[in-house]
Amino acid sequence: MAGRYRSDLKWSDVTAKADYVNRRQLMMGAGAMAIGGALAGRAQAQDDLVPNTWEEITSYNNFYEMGTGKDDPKRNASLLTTDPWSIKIDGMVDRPGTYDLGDILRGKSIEERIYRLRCVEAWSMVVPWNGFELKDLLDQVGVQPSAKYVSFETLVRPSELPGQRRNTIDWPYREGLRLDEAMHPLTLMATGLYGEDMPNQNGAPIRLVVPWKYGFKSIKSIVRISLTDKQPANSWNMLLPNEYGFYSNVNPEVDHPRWSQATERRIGGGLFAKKIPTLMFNGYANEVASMYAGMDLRKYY
Ligand SMILES: Nc1nc2c(c(=O)[nH]1)N[C@H]1C(S)=C(S)[C@@H](COP(=O)(O)O)O[C@H]1N2
Ligand SMILES: [Mo]
Repeated sequence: MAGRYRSDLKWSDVTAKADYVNRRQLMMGAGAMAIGGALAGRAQAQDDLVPNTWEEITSYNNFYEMGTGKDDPKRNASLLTTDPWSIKIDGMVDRPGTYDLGDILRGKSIEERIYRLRCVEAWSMVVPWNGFELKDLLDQVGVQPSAKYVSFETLVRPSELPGQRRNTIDWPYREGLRLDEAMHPLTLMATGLYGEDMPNQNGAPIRLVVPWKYGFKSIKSIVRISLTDKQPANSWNMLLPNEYGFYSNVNPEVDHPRWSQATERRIGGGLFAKKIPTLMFNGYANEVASMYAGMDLRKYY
């Protein structure tokens, strides 16, 4: 099953690391021919899943703990220490505890997943993440039959996170998933991108990636995971409940109260790039739509 989502060809196999910065230009421009017809054809067949550059992915971020501007996270990234790191896993699990990052990574196969990332603000990127399926971690700790949801929290450390010295959000940043969403093979615990350790501004050392949901569900720098039988609170819903829901599935047919969600701006497309259509479930409908069968997606936004 997982193989369906696995990339058959890694970017690191075909391009030297020094070229990451220019990769998008290579793929988009005449240089694509030089890489070889097979790879160029693959990119097209996958609906233009051309990764954004390292520079784009690491310098245009949302990470309110590091500030609310798009360039604040990169500027403040080095203030955060991510070693040692542990995650407290509690609630309805057989083996609760505080797990060191090393204990979490041991025995996990880290794979590359090239996913679209669609922010609720109507911009998007394509990111080559490295990570393992959240399911593998949940299986490790043993989910009890009573559990129906998973909640996540980011660290609180205002001494290293200047954004946390203001009450923009009721810290910690919180997110949650239904258990079937958490167990879905697309749901990733990401530890890096482009084969490198996760940059701090992207949520080091470990973050969630749920590619069919708006980006705010993909919570960064996780220090706590709890299994519960009640729908957990999530930060943007707590802040503006009429604008941001719990499900937050990417849906071009359900507009945000203040803007359309029908199209998006792909970062790196240049000043005059046309907006591109937003895809139902961000292009992952075949894989995930059945989880929402019979649900009113306007009500459960
Ligand atoms: N802890 C935390 N996680 C977070 C956020 C945040 O502010 N704090 N922002 C979210 C939003 S709105 C988006 S779009 C993505 C952006 O991820 P990226 O910066 O790696 O592209 O992270 C999400 N995870
Ligand atoms: Mo976002």
